[in-house]
Amino acid sequence: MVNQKRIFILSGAGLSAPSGIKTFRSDTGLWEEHNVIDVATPEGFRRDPSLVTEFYNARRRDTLRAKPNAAHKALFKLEQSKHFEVIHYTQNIDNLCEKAGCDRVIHMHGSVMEMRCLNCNSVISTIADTSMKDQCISCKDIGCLRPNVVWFGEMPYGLDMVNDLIESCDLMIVVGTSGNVAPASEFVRYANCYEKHAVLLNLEETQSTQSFNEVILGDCSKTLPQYVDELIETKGKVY
Ligand code: BV8
Repeated sequence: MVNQKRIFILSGAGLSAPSGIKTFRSDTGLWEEHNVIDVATPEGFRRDPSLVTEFYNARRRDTLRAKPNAAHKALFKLEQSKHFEVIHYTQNIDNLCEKAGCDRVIHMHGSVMEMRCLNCNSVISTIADTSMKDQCISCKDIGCLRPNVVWFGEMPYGLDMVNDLIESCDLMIVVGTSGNVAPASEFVRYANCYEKHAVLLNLEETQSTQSFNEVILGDCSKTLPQYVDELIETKGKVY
């Protein structure tokens, strides 16, 4: 549609925290309970595939139980607004945005609701626990399924479009991420280069707070709905 303002959104674990999904780097975060090297690297999977498979089974069970919070619903409302064209890159592997109705979501770190076959590369949706005894429904090989999740040292999905999407956007919204993980943490630098208005909605300051034109601190299940309502009411004239 003509005159729609384009919004590029990046989200992280803080978006799903109000739904009870654990974040990574808080004092009760996932990386406090597990060694990242053991559960979020290809080497860790090769060393102990059953440990990694169970780590993601537990997170899939949490995801299945979780409900979208007001922040996810605000992102759906923004997607539905005729004033905006939204593209949302999430670092999250849960499906709470989709449960809220969103369909403009790129899971750059993959999805806990999918497995990928190491033999034929087929991607298979799953809601059940998986094991190394499972058979690939495509190539029928057994013991070759891994979580379709991007581990450290692996190439995230969708990167080829990011530069153009940020160059052509009118506004960047970053919500619920500590900005610790590249290349997602670099997206705000693209916005700076292209002189795009970048707003961070996060519970606390992060290491890249200085890169943002606007910082709104607080629980995103409260701050994001307010921000989205203001955007829609002003047809995007808040910046
Ligand atoms: C790649 C697996 C290249 C999926 C994840 C040295 C320096 C710099 C970079 C590197 C380096 N050495 C290696 C690298 C690259 C590395 C990296 O960045 N490492 C970091 C840790 C130093 N990156 C990679 O390896 C990436 N790949 O670079 O590939 C390449 C090139 C060619 C060929 C091949 C490869 C891959 C990155 C993806 C790794 N996978 N996880 C999973 O299990 O989930 S990363 C993991 O961190 C999650 O995906 C997570 O999404 C991501 C980012 O964390 P956050 O989402 O920000 O979560 P965090 O807990 O940190 O923060 C939550 C925030 O929310 C907090 O600020 C909190 O205050 C806030 N919050 C909490 N509650 C709320 C809230 N905010 C608002 N409201 C609330 N209610």
